[in-house]
Amino acid sequence: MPAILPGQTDIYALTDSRLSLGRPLAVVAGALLDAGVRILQYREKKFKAGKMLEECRLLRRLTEKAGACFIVNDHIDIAMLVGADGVHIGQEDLPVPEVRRLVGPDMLIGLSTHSPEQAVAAVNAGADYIGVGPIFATQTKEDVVDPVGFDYLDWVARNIELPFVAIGGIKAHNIAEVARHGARCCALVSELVGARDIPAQVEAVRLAMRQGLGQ
Ligand code: 3NM
Repeated sequence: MPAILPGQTDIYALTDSRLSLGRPLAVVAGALLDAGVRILQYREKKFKAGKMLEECRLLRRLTEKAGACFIVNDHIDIAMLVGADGVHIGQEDLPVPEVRRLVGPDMLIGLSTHSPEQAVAAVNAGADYIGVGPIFATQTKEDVVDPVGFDYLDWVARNIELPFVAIGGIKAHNIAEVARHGARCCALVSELVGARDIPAQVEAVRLAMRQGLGQ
């Protein structure tokens, strides 16, 4: 298991080739990891399985070298084949107990949630951490639900023991507020992989998050 897990205080970066300004995955992931990102999720919606497997093998190597946690979005088979630390699934995917049967006791299972009912169900189903979002409007995810704002985040922070990760429209300029609402771990896509200067952006985001946490 990597030293850091989703839910612990950190930023959580997700890949997205459409937003990466044409840079190869190895360059983007390398920049994120060199800048100190320690939780990385591979998220590609439109690629063929063979390409995803190849890219996840690459990310597994890079994250292993960096001592970072590596999560694969949606594709349980690929997560298992590359020895990822975790798999992240959505409400429409296989039920968590069935995913657990496939991946075994050690692989982390993250589940996206958008309401208190879904959060409680995730806990009861045995998820290891939950995504909480979208906090703000986002164009990154297709068929995304309406922003849940801070109401749902506040509720999770008060009522749910499971580690949670805030996501959706989080940027350097608003992450401090998200942290002040109880999110110790924040996931970002466009703000990080879409930055021209990824190391500078990681630093700006981290600084703002620390301010929000009062550190
Ligand atoms: N999941 P950005 S929102 C992948 O609410 C994802 O579960 C969400 O992208 C959820 O940081 C989202 O560019 C996209 O807004 C987040």
